Amino acid sequence: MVKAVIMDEKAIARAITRIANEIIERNKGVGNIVLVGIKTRGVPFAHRLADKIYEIEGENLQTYTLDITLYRDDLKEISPQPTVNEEFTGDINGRIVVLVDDVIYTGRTVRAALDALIDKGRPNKVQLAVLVDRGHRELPIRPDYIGKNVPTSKTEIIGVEFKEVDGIDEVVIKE
Ligand code: 3GP
Ligand code: 5GP
Ligand code: MG
Repeated sequence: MVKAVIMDEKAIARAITRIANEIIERNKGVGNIVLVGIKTRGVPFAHRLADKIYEIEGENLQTYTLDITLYRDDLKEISPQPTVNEEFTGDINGRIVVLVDDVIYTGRTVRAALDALIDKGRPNKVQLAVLVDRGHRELPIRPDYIGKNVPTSKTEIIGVEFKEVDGIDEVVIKE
C-alpha cells in the first residue's frame, strides 16, 4: 500500500541535477570518472546522471552495469551476503568510480559492489551516489551523494520508479 509520494518527477529531476553538479564540483571536472549503475534501477539513474553531466560539461562519461544478487526470500528479507552475478568488464584502473544505486539500506549491496570493483583493478577513488538513503545501515558505508534522506521503519519499503523501467518517475513510501 502506497502511503505517500516522497518525490515526484520534478523532485527527481532536481535531485539528479544537483547530484550531477556535486559530482563535477567535488572531482573538479569529470575527466577521469566512470559511472557504475547497480541493477536494476541504479542503471537508469546512472544514465540520467551521465546525460545531465553531458548537458553541463559536454563530456560523455562511460557508464557500466553491475548485477548484484540479493538472494532474498521476499522483498523485505535480505540475506546477509549479496553477491555479484556476472563478470564486470569495465576498466577501472586509476579511474574515479561513482557507484550508483536507487536505494541504500543495510549497505551490504554496496559492499558486494566494492568487492567486485576491487577485484577488477585499482580505482583511484570510489564514490557512492544514491537517490534515497532509507537508513538502517549495518556496515560503515555512507553515500557521497544523496537525492533524499528518508528515515524509514524496517517494515516500510521505498518504491522507486523510473520512466525507462516503470513508465513513470516517482518515489513512494509503502508498507
Ligand atoms: P531494483 O533492482 O530496481 O533496485 O531487489 C529487487 C527490487 O526490489 C529492487 O529494485 C528494489 O527496488 C526493490 N525493493 C523494494 N524494497 C526492497 C528491500 O527492502 N530490499 C531489496 N533488496 N529490494 C527492495
Ligand atoms: P542494502 O544492500 O543496502 O540493504 O540494500 C540496497 C539494495 O536493495 C539496493 O539495490 C536497493 O535497490 C534495494 N533496496 C533496499 N531497500 C529498498 C527499498 O526500500 N526500496 C527499494 N526500491 N529498494 C530497496
Ligand atoms: Mg537498487
